[in-house]
Amino acid sequence: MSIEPIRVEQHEGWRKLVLNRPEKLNAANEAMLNALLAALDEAAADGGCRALLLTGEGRGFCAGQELGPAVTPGPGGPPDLGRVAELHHRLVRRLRGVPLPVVCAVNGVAAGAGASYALACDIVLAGRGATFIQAFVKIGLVPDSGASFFLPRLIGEARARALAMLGEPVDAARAEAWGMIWKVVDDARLQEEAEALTAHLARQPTEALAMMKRMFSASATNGLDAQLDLERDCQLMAGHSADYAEGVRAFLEKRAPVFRGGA
Ligand code: T3D
Repeated sequence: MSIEPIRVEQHEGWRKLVLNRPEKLNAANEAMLNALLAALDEAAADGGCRALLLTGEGRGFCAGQELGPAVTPGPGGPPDLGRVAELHHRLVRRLRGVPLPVVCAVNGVAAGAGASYALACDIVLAGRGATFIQAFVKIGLVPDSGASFFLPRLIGEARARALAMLGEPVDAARAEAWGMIWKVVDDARLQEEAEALTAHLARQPTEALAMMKRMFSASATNGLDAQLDLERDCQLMAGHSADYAEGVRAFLEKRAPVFRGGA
């Protein structure tokens, strides 16, 4: 009997995607990556799904690329790592591009590409026992899946370079102190807190959150003028949304807004 490489849990307004290869600390192979990509597409196509939570089964979050036949040099020469990297990169692009907020609950070690998946999400919680490892150097590879993009922007270049070159683990408390993640949470409460946060996001103005994702991605390369133009354009669109009308109405009526997320 084969076990699905990911598990999708359906909740009211949101979905939980669980990496499900615990015996290998959820190391990613082609089947897992394709399943995740499909799950993200399905969530994006479902107007009733307004937020996502990504986490791992067992004691690890994700140990990066599965070190197995697909990436092992053989007598015929080196494997095509460019092709392997492209698949990881499709996932990173999709996590960034999916028009829904993505919470990540890092429930244990996040190594190599696994750390990058977490950093590609919008809000990252980590259990106190979780660690982030730029494991690439330990096997003679370079950071990929966005690690060399996310890390210097989140924690500064000095720390990013040292982590990449040394491969030293960063525990969750330090990751929070450095601004690599949003928050460290007690391990026993991680899933509960992450689920509550995701459910909260699922009740927010979904179209505005999707535009925020676009804006923050664009800010990595935009100058101030271009970013101000983008903010204006997005504000114009947000201003036409039913959620904006509801937000202002609720304020004036002194009650909590009920956002419907354009559904
Ligand atoms: O082209 C490309 O883009 C190439 C891809 C690059 C992206 C990458 O992610 S490169 C980095 C790949 N990942 C690694 O190098 C990490 C390898 N794993 C480790 O260093 C350690 O497992 C950890 C530090 C993550 C955790 O250590 P520990 O002591 O807590 O656990 P463990 O005993 O090492 O692992 C538990 C099991 O998971 C073990 O299996 P076993 O012996 O019980 O049957 C181990 O072999 C397996 N496992 C862990 N990581 C991987 C893995 N199996 C396959 N691939 C893995 N990446």
